[in-house]
Amino acid sequence: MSKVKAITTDAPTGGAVYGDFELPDPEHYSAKLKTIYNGICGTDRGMVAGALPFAYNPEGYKRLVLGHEALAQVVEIEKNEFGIRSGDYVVPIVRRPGKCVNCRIGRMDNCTDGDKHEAGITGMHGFMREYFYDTPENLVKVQDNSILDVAVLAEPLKNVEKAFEVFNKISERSIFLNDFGTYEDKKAVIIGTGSEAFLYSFFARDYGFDTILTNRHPIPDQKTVMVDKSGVEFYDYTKDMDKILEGGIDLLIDTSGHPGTIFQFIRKLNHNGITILFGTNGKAPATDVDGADIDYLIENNITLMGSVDGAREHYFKALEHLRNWRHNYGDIMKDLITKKIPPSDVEIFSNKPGDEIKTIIDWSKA
Ligand code: DN4
Ligand code: BGC
Ligand code: ZN
Ligand code: ZN
Repeated sequence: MSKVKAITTDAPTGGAVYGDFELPDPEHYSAKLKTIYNGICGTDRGMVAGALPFAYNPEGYKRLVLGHEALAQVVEIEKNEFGIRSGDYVVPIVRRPGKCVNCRIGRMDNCTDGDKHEAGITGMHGFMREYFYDTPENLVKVQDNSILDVAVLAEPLKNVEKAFEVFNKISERSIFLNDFGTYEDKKAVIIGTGSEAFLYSFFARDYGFDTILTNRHPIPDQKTVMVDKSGVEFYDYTKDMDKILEGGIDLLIDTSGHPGTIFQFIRKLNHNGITILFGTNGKAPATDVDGADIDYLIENNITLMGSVDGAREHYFKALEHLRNWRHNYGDIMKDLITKKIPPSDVEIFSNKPGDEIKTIIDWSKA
């Protein structure tokens, strides 16, 4: 057994503790990795708050090492077909396969029976620890070291890559484009202003959508600057709902997990509109849905799609997007990372900074 500095929780009850955690030494390992950064996301906070009932500790453990968003450096690695060598920087994959057909083809994101595991979430220790062991097929190499400062965003972005892939398939059922075959004048509304919401907004804007971010309160100056520089708009829906709903909505993306809010917008989707449900909040209150709402969904061919996780190919696409955005938008990419903290700062899980887009744990500060 070895003691490793780690941030742990008791899933699904919650809490977060930083300190020495005992883990068995592997008899054999193919890669040893040093953690550089971990991202903190809504899922981590939901777990620490005890609001995600699907989270659970690894078998035989009373606690779970948190962390599914990471950038790590390879300390040692055996020869492998992925061209990963010692010294390389990698992003580890969150989901690990069960035995179902989708897991067997590397699409654990579409696991058929729920028997997969997720690092730092469901039954597998995560990456919020000073070092960890893994296998090369679960590591995605960062090919361009000029994006190392933002590469930790590849994990949250891979979810967006997958969600848009599903959107592409669904939108093919009718002509979703305008008369000129583009997305211009089509409207995408994104509920929430956290890191996933910003990544969705970059994506929707790249498609050509008129892209609006919205929340139930104003956003701090730092986020306003980000919104302005990236060519999207923000409205507080408690004050400016009319502006958001003008002309209806073609693509609605929710990152809040708040049914009462989501349904206020769903009722304004245009014909053939699509909603991507992405935010999870097991503690959000119920909302009324009546027969007229169901009629509205049916008569307008509205799709409600849930989307979770992403596959290895989406990590690659995410790293490529980060590279392109860095090229196109320069430093605003870096501004998505609003704070770097030492791993001992575990209050961050329960006290989200008001101006946070993405907070990063920096292991060099341990
Ligand atoms: P986050 O930063 O907590 O984002 C949630 C956003 O929703 C925040 O900006 C909240 O605002 C906002 N929000 C909460 N309630 C409302 C409401 N009633 N109306 C409008 N906005 C509201 O988390 P994240 O960006 O890291 O992740 C977003 C969500 O996606 C989380 O629920 C994650 O669990 C989930 N997630 C799913 C997947 C997947 O399906 C992957 C990653 C994350 P405020 O906090 O500023 O007030 O694969
Ligand atoms: C992760 C996904 C994971 C999901 C579980 C997200 O934060 O990015 O990989 O499957 O949480 O809800
Ligand atoms: Zn996450
Ligand atoms: Zn499976």
